[in-house]
Amino acid sequence: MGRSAIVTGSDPGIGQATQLPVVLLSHRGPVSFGRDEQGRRTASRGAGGLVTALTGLISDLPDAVWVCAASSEEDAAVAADRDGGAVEVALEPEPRLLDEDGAGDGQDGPGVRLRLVEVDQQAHDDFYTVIANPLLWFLQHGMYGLALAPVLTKREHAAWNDGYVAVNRLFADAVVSEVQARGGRALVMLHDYHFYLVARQVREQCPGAVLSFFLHIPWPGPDAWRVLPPAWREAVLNGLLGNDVVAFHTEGFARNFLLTCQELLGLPVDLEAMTVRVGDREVAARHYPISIDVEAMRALAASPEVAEHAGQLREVYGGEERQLILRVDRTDPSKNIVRGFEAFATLLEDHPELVGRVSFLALLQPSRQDVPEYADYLAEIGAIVARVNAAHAGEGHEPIDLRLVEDQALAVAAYTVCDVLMVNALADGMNLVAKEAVVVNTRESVLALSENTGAHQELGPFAVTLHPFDVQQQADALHEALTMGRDLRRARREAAARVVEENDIAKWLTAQLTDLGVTPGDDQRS
Ligand code: ADQ
Repeated sequence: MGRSAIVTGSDPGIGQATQLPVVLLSHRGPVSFGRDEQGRRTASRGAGGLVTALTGLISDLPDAVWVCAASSEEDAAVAADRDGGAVEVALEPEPRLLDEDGAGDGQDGPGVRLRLVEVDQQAHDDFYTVIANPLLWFLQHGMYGLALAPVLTKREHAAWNDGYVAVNRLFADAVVSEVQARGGRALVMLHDYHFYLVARQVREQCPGAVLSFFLHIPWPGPDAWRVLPPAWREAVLNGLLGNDVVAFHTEGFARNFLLTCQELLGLPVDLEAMTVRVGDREVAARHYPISIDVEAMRALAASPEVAEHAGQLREVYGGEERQLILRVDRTDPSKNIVRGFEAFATLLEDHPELVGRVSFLALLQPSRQDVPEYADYLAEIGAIVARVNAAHAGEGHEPIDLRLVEDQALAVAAYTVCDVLMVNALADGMNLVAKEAVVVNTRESVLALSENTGAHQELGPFAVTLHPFDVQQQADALHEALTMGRDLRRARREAAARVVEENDIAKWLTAQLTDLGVTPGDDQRS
């Protein structure tokens, strides 16, 4: 069943008494194109939770378009073939271009209109590898010590102006042209820290649009933002205040946003109503905890590919006397992987009886290696694993099994067989790994979860809480998790799974659309 996009209401704010088309913006899109060895055009599905969630939304909405970056040469070629205009793609059963050879063959699922925006390489590097990751990511995850970093030089100023500001303008132009092609009235859904400046421009050029923004990462309190020069932080805030709704994973992030507007822009805020007044407009700060597609995750867990991986993992780590700690992450410093291994080493030192009985499987996807801090961090991970394994190796046994892979089937298989899932992030907007694991585990595993994740709001009562900076506390908490009685483990895992089942990805989407006045209903396209 699909969704109709009926937006109701009366003023140019949230909700107009009409049906509005949807214009969606995110940096990564649902499909990327390439060429195979024979030179034929190929299409592959975009990865990641954000893309999966938004794919579900857009293929259900009539007259919707997804604006995203052309991330390969072939993406740029596809866009150029249409003079920068939108292309029609099918996502099911396999992604492919629909308008390349005329209409689809009748086998395709619903089409998605995609507008691939080509960005000059230098501008994109400045936008992405100088400003968005690392500067904004580090600032918003509290990763700067401030004594030595960040250092904003001529290079960063140029990257801000010619990269972040220019790229935001380019994407805003694309969004504006899509809104104008729909008569100037549309529901515009903007995503993430790459695009703080877009809404303001779109509002100026398309006053009839309804604008919403969703942030996938934390929003820290006002003082953290003072790391940015006043002109930059004011541009970020004024850009966001071009929206009707600015949304976050947690109420705390939403409150921090309002406090930042109050403190840094001097605007009046209402912490009861969760609004900020900008001239004659109210901007709402809302929170919608993102989640997973529980059915899809369980179907994957039941697949032969996952079963085969699970069998292999059981052969290595199974047995009554053996226990397995698992982590599944990008090699992002915000995930706190190095301290996690230090905590594991402390656990083995404090409890030598566990050596040879407890293993730590780390499935780590190398991430953002074009950012120097990330390359250094991956090297740190390798070094600490070598140290811990050298200190605690037994005959035919290494305590840490580090696998640098991106393999969803293996990750899900590992979720099903582990005894403890470790998530000790310094800061995390939500953390989907925790939600994925609790719905598919079969060994009554314990969730060891950082108090600084958005997921801790929902799953904290059923987890062993980790303090991300306290290695000794993490070691003690891992011990508590490994020695917890079976009944308590089962009760907690089942309760956590129920929370995720009741608050799945569909609820995340529906709550936003309902608040925006977009009512889910029967598919009107048929
Ligand atoms: P991420 O920082 O990427 O997301 P997370 O929410 O944990 O973090 O999602 C990671 C996804 O990648 C999960 O679906 C996980 O299964 C997968 N993954 C990670 N490592 C993998 C590996 N080695 N192999 C296979 N799959 C792997 C950002 C924010 C989060 C927020 C999400 C969604 O930082 O806080 O929860 O967006 O809003």
